[in-house]
Amino acid sequence: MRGAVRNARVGRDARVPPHTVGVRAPRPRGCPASALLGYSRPVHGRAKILVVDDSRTQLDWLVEVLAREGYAVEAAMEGRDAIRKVRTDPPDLVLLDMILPDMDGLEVLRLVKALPDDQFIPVIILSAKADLDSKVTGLRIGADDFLAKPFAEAEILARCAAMLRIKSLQDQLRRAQKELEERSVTDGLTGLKNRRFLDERLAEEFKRAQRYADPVSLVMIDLDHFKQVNDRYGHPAGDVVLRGAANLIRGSIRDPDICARYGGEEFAVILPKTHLSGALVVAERIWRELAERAHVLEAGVLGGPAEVKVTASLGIAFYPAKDITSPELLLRFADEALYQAKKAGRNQICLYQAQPYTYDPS
Ligand code: GH3
Ligand code: MG
Ligand code: MG
Repeated sequence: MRGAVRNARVGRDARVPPHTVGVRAPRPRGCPASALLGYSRPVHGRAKILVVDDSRTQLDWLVEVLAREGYAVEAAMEGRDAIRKVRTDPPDLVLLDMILPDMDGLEVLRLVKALPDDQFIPVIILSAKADLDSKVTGLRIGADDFLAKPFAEAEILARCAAMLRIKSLQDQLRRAQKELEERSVTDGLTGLKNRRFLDERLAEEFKRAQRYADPVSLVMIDLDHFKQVNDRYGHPAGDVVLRGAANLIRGSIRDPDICARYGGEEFAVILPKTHLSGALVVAERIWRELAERAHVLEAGVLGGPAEVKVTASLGIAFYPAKDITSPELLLRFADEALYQAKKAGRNQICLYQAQPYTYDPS
């Protein structure tokens, strides 16, 4: 249960405010301070504030003021407890006293700000009015604001609201940035990763394989006579088939394997830590799935209703192998093997070797 105080180490005798989940105590003077300040709370529920203070009286008072305002409040009286709480369930804001029994407040601040997670957790330091040093140092090492004792309720609420507003904007920005990053490496039609992502991962996997003397294999897949599908059923139907083929390929590989749409009707699969024998198994599974499964064109789709089958030609190259000394060469030789498979009549798997040979799994 998330009460006004959760896991608070304020002692059994502490006077915990009676405000509970989702219940907002009415403000005696009408509307809440947040409304006056124009602060809107995160849509995903109440903002959570962690208050860290070793003075029980002060802690209780802060918790009560914030809980009454409608925040979900957590409390800690020690630095270690605060760090643990920030790590396990990050709050939206931390109010941090500089003087704690077990650790220096600045050290706690440093640790909170150094958390590897990329989320922004604002920290307001609580300091005595005269303690200029810790205020300045705190701000220098990453505190976002400070509050000087003695506190005025209205000021605390105003500063918290302002900080949460910044946090909310920052979170929105980070989400948008993540989404953009994800979009830049995703193929819009099939939802697979795109060529850019594949090139980057291939470089990484190749480097790893070289460093740890691990194998890595690459399978290139090109749908056979795909132009005819477009010509016969229309481009939208071709898109349906491409999506279907992508799903079949995705469903034929394991989690550590990486598949991408390399271009038009061409796909690639990186198989980390996989020898030739393993690569052949995967390639054969993909080849079989593609050859056997029909793609259904619904009646509404141009060219439908119909069931379309497409076969594929596959090329495999693997590392370590003679002549393959870079990810570019691994790609080039897998492509060359694919070309051989096409040349030999399509619907087959070709394996790169210094002397290519054709593997017929049928
Ligand atoms: P091959 O067996 O030699 O590979 O023959 P192919 O017809 O598959 O190869 P070709 O390179 O001649 O044609 C590829 C076709 O793939 C032509 C192009 O219109 C189609 N294509 C590429 N991208 C898309 C796409 O996003 N959607 C659709 N519907 N078709 C696409
Ligand atoms: Mg093709
Ligand atoms: Mg092609």
